[in-house]
Amino acid sequence: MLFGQKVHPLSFEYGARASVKGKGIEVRGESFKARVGCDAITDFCARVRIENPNATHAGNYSDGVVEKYRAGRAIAPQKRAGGGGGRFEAKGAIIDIGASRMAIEFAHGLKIETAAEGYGFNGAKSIFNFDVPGATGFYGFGERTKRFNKSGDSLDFYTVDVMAVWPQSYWRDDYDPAYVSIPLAIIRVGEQCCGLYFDSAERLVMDCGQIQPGRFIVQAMAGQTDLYLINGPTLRDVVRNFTALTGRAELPPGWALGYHQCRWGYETAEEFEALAANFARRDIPISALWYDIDYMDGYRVFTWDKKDMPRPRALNESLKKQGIRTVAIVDPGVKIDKGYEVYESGKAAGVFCKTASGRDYVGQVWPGDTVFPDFTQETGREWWAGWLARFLKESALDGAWLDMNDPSTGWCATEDMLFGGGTLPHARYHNQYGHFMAKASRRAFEKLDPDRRAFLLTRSGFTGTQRYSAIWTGDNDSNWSHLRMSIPCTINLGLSGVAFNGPDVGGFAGNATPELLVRWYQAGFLFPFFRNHSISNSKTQEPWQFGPEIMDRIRDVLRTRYRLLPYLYQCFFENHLTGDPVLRPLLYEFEDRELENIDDQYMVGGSLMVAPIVRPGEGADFIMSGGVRRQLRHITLPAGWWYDLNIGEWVEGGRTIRYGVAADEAPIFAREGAVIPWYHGKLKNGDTLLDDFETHVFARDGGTATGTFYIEDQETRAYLKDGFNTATITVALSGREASVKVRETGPLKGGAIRLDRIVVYGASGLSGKGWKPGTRRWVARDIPVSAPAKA
Ligand code: MIG
Repeated sequence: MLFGQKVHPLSFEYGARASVKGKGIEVRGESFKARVGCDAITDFCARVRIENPNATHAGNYSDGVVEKYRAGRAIAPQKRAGGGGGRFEAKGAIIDIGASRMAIEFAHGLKIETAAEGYGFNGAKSIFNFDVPGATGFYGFGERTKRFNKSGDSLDFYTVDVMAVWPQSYWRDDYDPAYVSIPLAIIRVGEQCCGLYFDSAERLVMDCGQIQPGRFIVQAMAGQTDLYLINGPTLRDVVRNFTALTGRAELPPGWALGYHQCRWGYETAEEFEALAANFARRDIPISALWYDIDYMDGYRVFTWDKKDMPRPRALNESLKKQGIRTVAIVDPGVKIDKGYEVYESGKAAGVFCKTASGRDYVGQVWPGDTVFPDFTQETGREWWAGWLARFLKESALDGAWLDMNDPSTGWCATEDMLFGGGTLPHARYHNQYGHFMAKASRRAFEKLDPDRRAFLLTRSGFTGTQRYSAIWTGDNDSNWSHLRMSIPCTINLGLSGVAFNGPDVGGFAGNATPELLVRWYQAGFLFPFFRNHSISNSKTQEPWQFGPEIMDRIRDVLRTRYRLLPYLYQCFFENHLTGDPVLRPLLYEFEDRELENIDDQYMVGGSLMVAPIVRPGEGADFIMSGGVRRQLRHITLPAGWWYDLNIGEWVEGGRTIRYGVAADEAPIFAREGAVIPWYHGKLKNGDTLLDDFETHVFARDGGTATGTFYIEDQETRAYLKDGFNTATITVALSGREASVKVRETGPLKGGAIRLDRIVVYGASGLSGKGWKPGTRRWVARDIPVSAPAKA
């Protein structure tokens, strides 16, 4: 089957009779007898399983749902009054099952029904035909190209190495599938949302009205599909519930929130030293340098090329002294090489994937002929974790970068790779290969020091990968459509549970122009993961490569990111606690029909809105204002008031405005009522402390602002055990007075907020000093506005 192809719904057989039998419903078609069961999982989630009698296997091999929610409690169906079929009544939803039809009524009232031919089978394949004429929004689906709202679109769930699969067209913004597979559909009907999570690691396709408008069609190509019904009613509710089900990320180490510099082609220790010196000399903050494959000895995993990298440990330690952490790429492919310890020990332990012939599966990757650890097995994970732990420790590395785990096998058919010693078919774990590699790799960090926070970045992933790793969105291209699509891609991945993600800034393949590079930094400087990365032999794209003017613009936004690190950190904390993504669509904060498709603007947390330039200036409209040439774009301001941090004034929302953006500006707005921590001190790369901040308050005359701060050591995993404090700060403005209240609760001796550092924006008459009109730049060298309010 080619990507994008589906099986015609008329090719499936649908049931003719259904009757309650014990704890399930028996459904009969002409050629099949199937069983439908339902389990209560939580108050907000029920699970329906329609057992395909011809499925390739009975069990569910997905690692998507966290263990405690896998069992569930079987619900006995009630007979239907009208005869035939039955009803399952769970707390979250009532599910009515007929012979070929299914109707779901969520506790919050939203009804989702299938068509008359609603679920059925075609051999090992299963189909769900939902009839959703009122659906206007389709979101989630993991990592995706194109636009935010998938209404009218079709999606394939099969993890691939994009550049290898689409060498001629990866640079377009419409390839599908990508590297990650998360079969979650968030559907918005009227004013309500619900989530349908199809927990299957096998290949699936979802069609959101492309083959038939008003239909949402899901086809599972093999295996059993457990359908988890995730309650809304808001988008936020769905995401919180889905992440409760599939796990939320632990907090990353603070340095991982900083700026990362990478390039395929950095080769020698001298180059890395020079990079660090370049950042220092130019006063550009940087938290990590990355080692791509060139550091290895003949691309052998867990080795260093002793010629170019004679003393990796010393190098990494010296970089760390400058506040720069190091992350090294590790590929799953192990070189077949007699005498190479890693290979020999894996061979001896029998941890490599096999083929049907019983031999080790062999692929072609960077080192040539390679074998692949079976991460799906405990023995494989343990073996890998041991090697990775040793490598991280001996080399004094801070993080691991997991690549080529889609898995990418060169010219060798990936499907021949079997799991479980050759007993389990490829398809069962294909989509989870990267996920299990991440799981195994995370264990390496735990082995080293269970108290230390881990940093991992993976290319491929599956539902729940956020429990183990961050994700970058793979090999993009230095072009405008890839800059444009990076926003919806990061947003949908965030709605699917993986908040910590981002694209290669500046674009990986191809050559960035100075204009594209600057706009990419300005568009992405508050993305959760922020790394400049490029392919070997492309034009170099470090911040200084295009001269001082370009560098200044890049440095401005990078510094602003560091100023806002305490805010980003709070967003990560919220994500850890609730599942709320860091980067959010406007719809997440304002449930407004008008915002359903907006994806060239986004919220960072609940308080900041960014509306970047994502199109080239050439051919665009410009205006002159204040003697400056400004590129025009539309900005939609949701209801309420917004403080324009470039201009320094309040703008009323509930409308779309035309807005002029100078070459050195990144439009950013603070939401009325926001309280935003702003790092106050000297920037110290990855050692920048996150708790030394001013408290920036955005309230209007007579209004209030509230912010929440989570307080713990920001370094260890102690917060998981010993807890953390929560401080709420409330500022009320009235006339010339500001009253400030801080409430801190929790087990720790706290006190992170310093009341002498409260800065109030844009409240007229608060003080003669107030905000400085004409101070146009928050994204800037200067912190504008400083009127310490009377506490
Ligand atoms: O075949 O390690 O997506 O980030 O620079 C390419 C070299 C292998 C693919 C990754 C990219 C990385 C590159 N890798």
